[in-house]
Amino acid sequence: MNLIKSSSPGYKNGNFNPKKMQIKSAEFVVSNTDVDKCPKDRLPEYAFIGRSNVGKSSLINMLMQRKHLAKTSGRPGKTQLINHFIINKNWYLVDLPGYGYARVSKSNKKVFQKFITQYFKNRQQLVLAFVLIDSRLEPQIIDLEFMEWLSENQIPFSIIFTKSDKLKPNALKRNIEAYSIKMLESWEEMPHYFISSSSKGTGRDGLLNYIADVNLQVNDL
Ligand SMILES: Nc1nc2c(ncn2[C@@H]2O[C@H](COP(=O)(O)OP(=O)(O)OP(=O)(O)O)[C@@H](O)[C@H]2O)c(=O)[nH]1
Ligand SMILES: [Mg+2]
Repeated sequence: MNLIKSSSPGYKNGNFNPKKMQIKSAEFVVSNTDVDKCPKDRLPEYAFIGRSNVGKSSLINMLMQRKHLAKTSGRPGKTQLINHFIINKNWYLVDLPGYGYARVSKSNKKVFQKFITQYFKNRQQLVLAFVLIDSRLEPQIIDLEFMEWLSENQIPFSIIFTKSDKLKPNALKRNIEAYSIKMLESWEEMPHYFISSSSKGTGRDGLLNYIADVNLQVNDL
C-alpha cells in the first residue's frame, strides 16, 4: 500500500497561535456508545485514540491539569465509552476506549468495536485524531494498521509518543527514528508528531498551542 496522503493536511508545522492556550474550563459532558447521541453542536473536536493503557485518559488529565477528569487505570480496558469533555466552552476533547486489549482479528476494520468505527466514520465535528503510541515500544502492527485505516477514511491525525519519562533521551530518540523509518516504508512523510509525559507535563504547551491553531482554522465547521 502506498500511503501518500498527508496525515494532517493544512495543519502542519509552525504557524502556531503565539499566545498559549489557557484552560479556563474543562467539563465532562456525556458518555455513550452511539455516535448519533454525541453532542449536536458544531464545535471542533479532537479524539484521543490508541492501544489500551497507552495513556489516553492520563494525557487528557495532564492537558487539563485535572487529576480525575478522565478515568485512568493501571489495568488496560478502563475507558469503555465515547467520552466528551468541553473545553473553554468552545471545543471538545474526546476520550475513547483503547484497541488491542481484547483479542482481535487481523483485519484492522474489525479491530474496533463497531461504535468506535462509526464514531470515526460519521463524526463530522472531528477535526483531528491524536493517535497515541507508547514511546517505549518498537513499531506495532496494530498502530500502523490503524493509521492506515484513518488515512483510507480520510481522517486527519497526528501522533503522540507517550510515557517519554520512562526512557532515557537517547533511547527515546532511537525509538522515534525507528518509527519514522518504519512509517516511511509506506507513507510519503512521517506524520506530524508530539512527545508527551503525563507524569512530567511534557508536551502540554505544544499540544495546546497546536489545538488552538487548528481551532482558528476550522471556525466554520
Ligand atoms: N510513567 C507514566 N505513566 C503513564 C503515563 N501516561 C499514563 N501512564 C500510566 O499508564 C496507565 C494507563 O493510563 P490510562 O491513561 O488509563 O491509559 P488509557 O490509554 O486511557 O487506557 P484505556 O482507557 O484502558 O484504553 C496508568 O497506570 C497511568 O498512570 C506517562 O506519561 N508516564
Ligand atoms: Mg482510558
